[in-house]
Amino acid sequence: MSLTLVIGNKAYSSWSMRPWIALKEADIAFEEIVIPIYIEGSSEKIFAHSPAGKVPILKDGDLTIWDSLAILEYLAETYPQARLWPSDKRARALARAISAEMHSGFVPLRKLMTMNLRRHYPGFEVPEDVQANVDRVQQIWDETRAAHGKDGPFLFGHFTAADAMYAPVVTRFKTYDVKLTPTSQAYADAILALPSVKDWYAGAAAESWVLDQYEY
Ligand SMILES: N[C@@H](CCC(=O)N[C@@H](CS)C(=O)NCC(=O)O)C(=O)O
Repeated sequence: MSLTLVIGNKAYSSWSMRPWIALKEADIAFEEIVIPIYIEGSSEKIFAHSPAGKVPILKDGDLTIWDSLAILEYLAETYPQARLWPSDKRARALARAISAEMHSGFVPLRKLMTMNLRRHYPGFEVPEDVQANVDRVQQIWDETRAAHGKDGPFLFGHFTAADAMYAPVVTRFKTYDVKLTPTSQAYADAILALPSVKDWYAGAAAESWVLDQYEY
């Protein structure tokens, strides 16, 4: 089986980060193709890989899978030993619910606190609607850690797809200097200490593309 993951800029592409770190944490070999997004010609390059025209895209031989959550599901099914979902049915249902909530929600947070791994904005003023998103994320982290996180530092103890879904949010909270509860901060620190996350940051630092719309 030969896997290729097509991703956007590591500095900015939060959706791309999710399957990339999941593949790395699960120790699954893959080739990577980086397409710098939102510059001339990038859309055509993405469409050459997927009719949906968005990254990330996973290619497994002649199979193409787009959308970060669909890719994580495919990886979880194809590599059960990676334990990308919790083994307990009820925990797995919760992991899927919070992953889906991330995937389809938190619009104010995603719009205002765009991912930018190369920047830090101390004292960033968080508007009310974004703060409501921040509070909900922390509620998810704190409650999930308390109920399911006994066996390790992640939401369900060991690393799962739910952690992959929330990792870009961790980077946003770091970039925008968001104050967290002790439990949420400890969880954020565990995500930032992951080798895959460190590698992704290093990749972002090495990129030269700058997108003005993602810079304050
Ligand atoms: N819901 C999709 C979102 C994918 C998405 O919006 N990707 C953005 C980059 S983070 C993209 O491809 N933008 C480039 C473009 O629209 O040309 C997923 O989970 O994969």
